[in-house]
Amino acid sequence: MKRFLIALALLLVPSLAHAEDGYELWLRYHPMETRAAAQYAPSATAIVANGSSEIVHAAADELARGLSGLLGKPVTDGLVQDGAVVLGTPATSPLVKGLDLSKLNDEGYLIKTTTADGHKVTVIAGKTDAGVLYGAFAFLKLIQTRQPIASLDLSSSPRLKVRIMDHWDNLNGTIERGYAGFSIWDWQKMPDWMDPRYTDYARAEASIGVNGVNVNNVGAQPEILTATYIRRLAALAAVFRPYHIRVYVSARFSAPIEVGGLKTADPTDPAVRKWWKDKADEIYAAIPDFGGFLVKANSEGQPGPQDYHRTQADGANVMADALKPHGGIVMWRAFIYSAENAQDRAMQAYTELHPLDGKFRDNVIVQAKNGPIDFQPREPFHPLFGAMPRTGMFLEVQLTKEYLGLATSLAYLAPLYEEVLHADTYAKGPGSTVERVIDGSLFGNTLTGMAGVSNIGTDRDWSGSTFNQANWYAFGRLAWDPGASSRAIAEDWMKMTFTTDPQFVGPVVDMMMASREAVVDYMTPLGLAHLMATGHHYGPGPWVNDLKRPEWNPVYYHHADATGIGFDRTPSGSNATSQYAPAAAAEFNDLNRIPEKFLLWFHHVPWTHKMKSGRTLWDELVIHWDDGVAATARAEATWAGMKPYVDAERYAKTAAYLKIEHHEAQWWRDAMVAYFSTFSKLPLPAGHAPAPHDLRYYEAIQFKYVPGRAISDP
Ligand code: BDP
Repeated sequence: MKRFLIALALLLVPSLAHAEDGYELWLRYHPMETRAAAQYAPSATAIVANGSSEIVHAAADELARGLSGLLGKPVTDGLVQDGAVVLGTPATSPLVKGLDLSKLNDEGYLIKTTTADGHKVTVIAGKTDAGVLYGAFAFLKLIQTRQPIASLDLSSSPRLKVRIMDHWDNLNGTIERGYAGFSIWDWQKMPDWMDPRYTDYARAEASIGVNGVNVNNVGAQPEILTATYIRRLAALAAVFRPYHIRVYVSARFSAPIEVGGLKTADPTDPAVRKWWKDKADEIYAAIPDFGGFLVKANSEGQPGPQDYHRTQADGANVMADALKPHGGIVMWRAFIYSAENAQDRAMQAYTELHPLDGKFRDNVIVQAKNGPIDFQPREPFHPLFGAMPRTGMFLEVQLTKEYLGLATSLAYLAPLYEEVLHADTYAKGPGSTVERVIDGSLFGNTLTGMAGVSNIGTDRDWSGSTFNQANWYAFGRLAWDPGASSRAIAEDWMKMTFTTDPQFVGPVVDMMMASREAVVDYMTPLGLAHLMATGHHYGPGPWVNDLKRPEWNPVYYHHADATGIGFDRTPSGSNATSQYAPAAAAEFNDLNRIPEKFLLWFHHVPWTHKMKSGRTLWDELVIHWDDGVAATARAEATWAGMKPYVDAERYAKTAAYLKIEHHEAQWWRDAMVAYFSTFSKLPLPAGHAPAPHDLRYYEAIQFKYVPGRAISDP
């Protein structure tokens, strides 16, 4: 009955059609063209759901919603008949029991055309209900992307165990580095009012295979661990459970003091150990499938084991021991650096954690960002990948664009994620990619995963723009299959989100694929990094040199002077390259072999350094800055040609955002040219205009109020 009502409601919806505000994300089940619908309809006549679990119900509801919407006629529960879609596991369906599921892992699915009682049916099968749920979304995706479904035999299993969305949401509703409104968690009204949006959120996460949600900021407020919030977390967990999603929280290391009333948070103190154990017991009594803790320790003002002269492993293990009996895990962040440490910031996490390999409990993983500094438009891979063979490691990527233009730039980030996943650590010889570190195949780790720092907020379109949704989508797909291609993912997303028309998909996917490189070009080409304005990181600030600690200043990162530019991280400089495997280090150290995209990350070179193109470094820099601007202009032009294929709302918003990005790219380029010219003292290459204003003009552009303030901001 419920399914029938969903289907009916869906069919009535188009008549009430509201503006395309992006709320539906890629789960946009609008009626397809009549001819296509006629082709698909015979293979989707009814839903036969075996099993009574809430996960199977969620899967069947989604199919009813999706198929009814796409086909433009109610598709609801029915008996086995021609064209039925049968859901089940070996335990719930004799039909599934007869299938070969040996290739699947526990969350994988098989979608197969077969016969049942003489009828041609499609079976969506999993070893567990979770597989069935993922299979249901995969089946809908086939139709949304207009793949044939009449004769199917396909299977897929996630390669990583924990695929988790990390929200940097504060308990007061603000979001650190959030550019899409406020937190969607309305703690104040929970648990009595559970916003239906939580369910839509869970549907979206499940559709891309995300199976964990860490609800609060890594700069954690300790109150999340109090009974008041545990009650609310339990209610949220109940909404997520039918979607096979576990709840996790960021735990503040000093919580035993702040909310526990203890005098210390020293991990070796028996009272502290007991406190964490009791806390874990309390949480699991309310949330039996609670996932575990994410911890940011000894970084940017956060407390941690160093405060008690203990190691990061001592700190992680006390929490791990508390969670272990319940099956929970600790995700210990590698983002550790200190304002008091004079070592190259890019080296500090490795220095701190590498000696601890093998000292962490087996339910602890170390979670490292893609690069050693901080979510820059481009960084080389983090040296800890490949260097911790006896420790499980998660890769953390940022979906929200803190350093890449906040909400408005188009930057499609999957190529960035793909670049790091495919980077070769050489830890066990060639082919030791980051992908193989995190999927466990390189060192045999079994606790595998990937985390994405959310770009989700209360904006109607969830992520601040339609194209930002693609970063959310791509994260899930890459966490499921870290070997997936960013272009193929963009194509799927595009077809589900906009239209399958090749006249649209072709040019717009090309535009997406070029968009992150455009940001690299107009902001920080050739290995430059961290030249953004202070605190909020919005706009250029390469000149900033007056902040208290050296590594807070962009000048620390570019080292420009009369002789040249770049951070010498070779043995003649900070020797950060020594933290990489010898083969990788040799490549980075060698001016002739280093990929130019990383040149200034590792080397300080003269302005006249000869590049592969034959040009000087200075000319090459200017050309990159201008190329970046040109790419944003091209994107604007591409989009202008797409008007016939897009609804007016999403067309207009995207067009406006592209214009903003073009403008900001020009601002970046001009500011960089104006500033770095003062060191290079070289003319611009022919055909490249000087900055229209002098340096003081750009330095004077100051934004005091930018969304997404960090709790550690001054
Ligand atoms: C930096 C952000 C800061 C975060 C920090 C982190 O600027 O807001 O708290 O990363 O990852 O990128 O902990």
